[in-house]
Amino acid sequence: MGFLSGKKILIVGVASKLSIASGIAEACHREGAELAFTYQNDKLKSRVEGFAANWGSNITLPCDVADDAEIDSVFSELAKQWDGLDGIVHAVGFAPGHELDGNYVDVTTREGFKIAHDISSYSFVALAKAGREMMQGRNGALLTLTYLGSERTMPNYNVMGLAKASLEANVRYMARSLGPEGIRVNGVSAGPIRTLAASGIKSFRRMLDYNQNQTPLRHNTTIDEVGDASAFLLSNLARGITGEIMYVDGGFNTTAMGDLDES
Ligand code: NAD
Ligand code: 0WE
Repeated sequence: MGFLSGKKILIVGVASKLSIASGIAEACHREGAELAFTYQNDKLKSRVEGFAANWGSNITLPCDVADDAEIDSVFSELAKQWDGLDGIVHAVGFAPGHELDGNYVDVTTREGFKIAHDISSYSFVALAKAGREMMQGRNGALLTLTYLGSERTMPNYNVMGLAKASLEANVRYMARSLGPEGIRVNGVSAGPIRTLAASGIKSFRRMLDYNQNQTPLRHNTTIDEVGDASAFLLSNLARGITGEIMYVDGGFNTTAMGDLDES
């Protein structure tokens, strides 16, 4: 029996088999959870339906997290199929592409800032608001995905760094707000992984090579590693943990200098 058996978990953020959300779905399925999925738009609908079927799920619902009505309807539809909800995975982040290429002060705009914070941070508390009622009395958990660019500067990560800093503060305030109801809220800070969200990024290959050589474990983070840690945080094994950001990055964040022979 897996450590998530009997748990019902909603996963937001599957776009491809490489998605971090797919690694989390795989681990949660393996540990016995029942899963439901959302997809961002019609272009992704049939793909996400296919993935869901592989994880034994026939619940797939549309959800652009910029749209409050779509968020509300996710939970009203889910409530028709499930009598409650034990977990929500938020694996969504977005800033307009031109904000992630070039000198931060030059390329950052009011509109790009607003979009990055709306899609990447506000959407997490928006899902919590809408899902709260279904999660009552079950000791459930919310989980989001963040990146070290929230606390250290990186070339080109730019306004996404600010949005992730906001998201991490969101984790702490949501944990405080929902803790009295038994709902835990945590984040996983993953090392860089080649996903769709990384595919348009200039020099991502070189960043992965650098990261591998400068990381204590000497390999790049995989979606399986993130999936396993995430499944743990969603489970009762993590019942004492809330408001926490857990690093799944091979130890990269703990170093002040990597290996001089490998740079
Ligand atoms: P991905 O492209 O596979 O997933 C991003 C998801 O966000 C997609 O499913 C996309 O549909 C969804 N999305 C974007 N805008 C949306 C909207 N308006 N409404 C609904 N969904 C929307 O990439 P990923 O790397 O798996 O990203 C998942 C999360 O992991 C993001 O929060 C990302 O910042 C974070 N993260 C990624 C890395 C990395 O290196 N890939 C590292 C650390 C954290
Ligand atoms: O959070 C992310 C990716 C976030 C992301 C990526 C895109 C590309 C396509 C957000 N919005 C967009 N918008 C697009 O139009 N990561 C942690 C991966 C990532 O992205 C970077 C990185 C890393 C690592 C961007 C610049 C530098 C490093």
